Amino acid sequence: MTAREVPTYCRICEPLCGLIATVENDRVVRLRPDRQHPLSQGFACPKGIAFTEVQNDPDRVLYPLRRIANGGFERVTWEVALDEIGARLRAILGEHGRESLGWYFGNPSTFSYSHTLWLLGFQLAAGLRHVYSAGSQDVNNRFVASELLYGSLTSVPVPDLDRTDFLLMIGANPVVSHGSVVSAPRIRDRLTGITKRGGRVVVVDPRRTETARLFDHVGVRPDTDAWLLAALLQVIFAERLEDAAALRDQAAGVAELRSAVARFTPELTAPVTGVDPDVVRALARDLAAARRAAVYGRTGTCLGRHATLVAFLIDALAVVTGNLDRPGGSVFGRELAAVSQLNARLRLLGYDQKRSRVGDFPDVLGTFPATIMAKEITTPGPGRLRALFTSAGNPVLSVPNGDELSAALRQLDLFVSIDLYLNDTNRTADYVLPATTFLERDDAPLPFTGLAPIPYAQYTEPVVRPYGEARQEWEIIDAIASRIGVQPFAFGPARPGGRALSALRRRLPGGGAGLRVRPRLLLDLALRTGPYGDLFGLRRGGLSLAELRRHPHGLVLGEHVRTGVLRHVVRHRDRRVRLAPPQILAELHALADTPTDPGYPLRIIGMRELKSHNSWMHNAESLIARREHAARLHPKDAALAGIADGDRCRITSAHGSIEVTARLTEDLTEGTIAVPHGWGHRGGWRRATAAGGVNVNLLMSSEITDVERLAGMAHLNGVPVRVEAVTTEQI
Ligand SMILES: Nc1nc2c(c(=O)[nH]1)N[C@H]1C(S)=C(S)[C@@H](COP(=O)(O)OP(=O)(O)OC[C@H]3O[C@@H](n4cnc5c(=O)[nH]c(N)nc54)[C@H](O)[C@@H]3O)O[C@H]1N2
Ligand SMILES: Nc1nc2c(c(=O)[nH]1)N[C@H]1C(S)=C(S)[C@@H](COP(=O)(O)OP(=O)(O)OC[C@H]3O[C@@H](n4cnc5c(=O)[nH]c(N)nc54)[C@H](O)[C@@H]3O)O[C@H]1N2
Ligand code: SF4
Ligand SMILES: [Mo]
Repeated sequence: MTAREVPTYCRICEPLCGLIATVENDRVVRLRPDRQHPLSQGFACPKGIAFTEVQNDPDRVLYPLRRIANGGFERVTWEVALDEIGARLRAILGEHGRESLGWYFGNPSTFSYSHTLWLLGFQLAAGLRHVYSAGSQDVNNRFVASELLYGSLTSVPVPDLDRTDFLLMIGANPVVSHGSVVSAPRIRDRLTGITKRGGRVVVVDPRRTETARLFDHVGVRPDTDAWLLAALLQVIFAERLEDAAALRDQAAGVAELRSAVARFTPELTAPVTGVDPDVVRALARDLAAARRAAVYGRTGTCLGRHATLVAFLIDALAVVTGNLDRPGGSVFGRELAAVSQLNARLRLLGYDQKRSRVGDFPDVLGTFPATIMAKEITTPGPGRLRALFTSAGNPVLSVPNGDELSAALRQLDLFVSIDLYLNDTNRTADYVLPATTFLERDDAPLPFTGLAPIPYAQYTEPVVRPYGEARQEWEIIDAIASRIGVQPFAFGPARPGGRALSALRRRLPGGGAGLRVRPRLLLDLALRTGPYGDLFGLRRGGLSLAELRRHPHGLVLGEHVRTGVLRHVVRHRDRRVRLAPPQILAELHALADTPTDPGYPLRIIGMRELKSHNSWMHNAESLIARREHAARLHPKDAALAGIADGDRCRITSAHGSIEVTARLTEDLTEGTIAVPHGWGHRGGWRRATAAGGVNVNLLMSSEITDVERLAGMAHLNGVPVRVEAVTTEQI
C-alpha cells in the first residue's frame, strides 16, 4: 500500500509544532516537522519526532484491562469493563452518595479539547466534588493571581516576545521546555530575536540554565522570588520610576501596594535571595527605563511556599512599569472560543466556590489540591473519596509523597484509569481503559490560542484510526456517565444554551431524542460564535470548522495580539487592576524568611531535560538511550559532603530520602541541588522501568500545612534537604 502524508500538530507541549505524519497500512511510520506550518516553520523537537515510538509502542495498552487476584491484569471486552464499572459505581454511589466519586486529570488532557470538554460536562452534570488535576503542581497559582488582579481566573498575560525590548524571565527555561503558559513555536529564536534587536533578556534562576546561558543570568536562592520582586517594586516606588499615567489609567490600590513593599529594601532582601542590592537596583532601573518590557514567570515561580503572591507580583511589576496590555509588554491573548467569557457569565467554574473536606482549601476552577487526594481517600467520614478515575495522569510520580498516595489508592473501593500505558499510578487500578493517542483523535488548540502572542488556529483530523480497541476519552466518559444516569451534554431547555442546542440536535441527520452531541459539533459552534467566528455567515472570512479544514497546516489570525483590551479583560466592577487585595497584603505582611535548619542546609529544585517529558516519555528508545537520572550540585557543596562526580549520593528532607547519582556543575548556585522529576518507574513500560532513577517527590511534603494556602500549590521547589555520600558498604 502506498504511504500517505498527513499534516497534523504535536500535542506534547505548548507550542503545538506542526508535524507531517507518514501513514502506511493505517500505521504511523514516521513524524517530521511541517515546513508549511506558519509558525513552527519546520521546527519540531526530539520528543515530537519520537512520538512514533509511543504510537507504535508494544507496551501500549490497547485493550480494556481488568485486575486479577495475583495483581496482574487480564483483557476484557469494553462491554464487560463498562458494565462492571457501572455496576460497582452504582453500588458505591447508592451507599455513599455522589460525594464519594472523584477524578484526577493529568497534563496531557489539556491538549485535547474533547477530553476536557466532556470531563467538564461530566463534572457539572454529576455534581462532582472530588476533582483534582496537574494544575496544583503547575499553574493554579497563576490563575488565582489573575482572579485577584483582574477578577478573571483564566486571563493570563503573556510576554509579547516579538515586540519587546526587555524580557524579565523568572523561573522558566524555555530553551528546554519550549515555553509554557505562552504558546510560541520556535521560542528560542523569538528570545534571541530580542537581543538581536538590541534588547535584553534577564533570566532569574537558581541554575544557569540552557536559557540563562544565552542571556543575562541572575542567580537567586530557591523559593525567595517574593522578596526579590517586592524589592524591585520597592526600588521603583522609592525612586519614583513608576509609570504614574498608566497607574492612574489602569490600577487601583497603588498606595497600599507601595506601602506594603516599602520594608523590602534590596539590603533587607539580599541575605534572603542571595541577590546583591546593586544588582536589584540596576535591574529595577533598567526595567523601568525600557521602552517596552515584559515580565514573565513559570514553574520555578509556581511551586514554592508563596506561589500565588509571586505570580501576583510578576504582573504587578508589569502594571507599575506601565507595561501591561501594551505592545511589547505583557499582553492578553484572545481565545478561539469565548470560553472564559461564557464561564464567567454562567459562573460554572471559579475560585473558592467550595472548600475541600480535608484542609479547607478553596477550589480553583472546580479542582482541589492533588496533594490532599491521598488524605481524602484515607480520612473517614462523610464525603470520603471512594471511587476514583484518573485520565492522562500519573500522580504517584507528580504529586508530593507518592508512596502515601500509592498506599491510599489501594484503599479505594473502585479505581479506574484511562491511559496509554500501565503507569506508576494505575498499575494497581481495578480497570485500565485504553485511550487513543493524539494522532488518533481530532483536535483544535482551544485553550492555547489565548496564550499566543501571535494568534493562530489549526484543526486536525485523526491521522490514523485507533490502534487495537483504544477509544477517545470523551467516548469513555460518555459511556461511564450513562451507566450512572448522568448525561454530560444533555442540554434540556432548562440548561444554559439548552434551547439552541436541542433545536440544533433535532435538525441533524438522524437527530432527535437519543442522539449524542459530539465534540466536533460543539467545537464548530464554539468557533463560529467565538471572537474570530463567522457568526454563521454574518462575518465574512470568519472561522468555522470548514474554514479551518481549508488550512490543514494552520492559520495565523493576526500579526500580533491586540492591545488596549484591559477594560474587556478586567471583570472587577471598576474595570481596574487591583494591586492591593487583602489576601496579597496579608501575604506580604507575613512574609518572613525561614531560618536555615543546619540539618537541611541545601534547597532542592526541579529540572526539565530535553528528552524527558514529565513522567511519560521514558519508554521511547531514542529518548531514553544512554541517559541517567542524576542530581546536579555545586562542586563546593559536593566537596563539603565528600561527594565526587558520578558518586551515588543520598538526599534527605524532613519527609523522605532518595539515592541518586551526583553530577557536579558550577551552573548551580551554591546551596542548591537540582533533580529532575518523573523518574523511578514501576509500571508496565518496560524500558522506562529499566532506566532506573527515583521519584524525587518522595522528598516532598503532603502535610496540609505545607500546601500553599491561596491556590493549594504543592511545595516542590526550594524544599530544604541535606546531601551525603553513599559509602560502598551502604550500597
Ligand atoms: N518535583 C516536581 N514535580 C512536578 C513538577 C516539577 O517541576 N517538579 N512539575 C509538575 C507539572 S508542571 C506537571 S504538568 C505534572 C504532570 O503530572 P501528571 O499530569 O500527573 O503526569 P504526567 O507525567 O504528565 O503523565 C501523563 C500520563 O498521561 C498518559 N497520556 C499521555 N497522552 C495521553 C492521552 O492522550 N490520553 C490519555 N488518556 N493518557 C495520555 C501518559 O501515558 C502518562 O501516564 O508534574 C508535576 N510534578
Ligand atoms: N523537555 C521538556 N519540556 C517540557 C516539559 C518536560 O518535562 N520536558 N514539561 C512541560 C510542562 S508540563 C511544563 S509546566 C513546562 C514548564 O516550563 P518551564 O517552567 O519553562 O520549565 P522548567 O524547566 O521547569 O523551568 C523552571 C525553571 O525554574 C527554575 N527554578 C526552580 N526553583 C526556582 C525558584 O525558586 N525561583 C526561580 N526564579 N527559579 C526557580 C529552575 O531551575 C528551572 O530552570 O515545560 C513543558 N515542557
Ligand atoms: S516542542 Fe517538541 S514536544 Fe513540544 S510541541 Fe514542539 S515538537 Fe512537540
Ligand atoms: Mo506542567
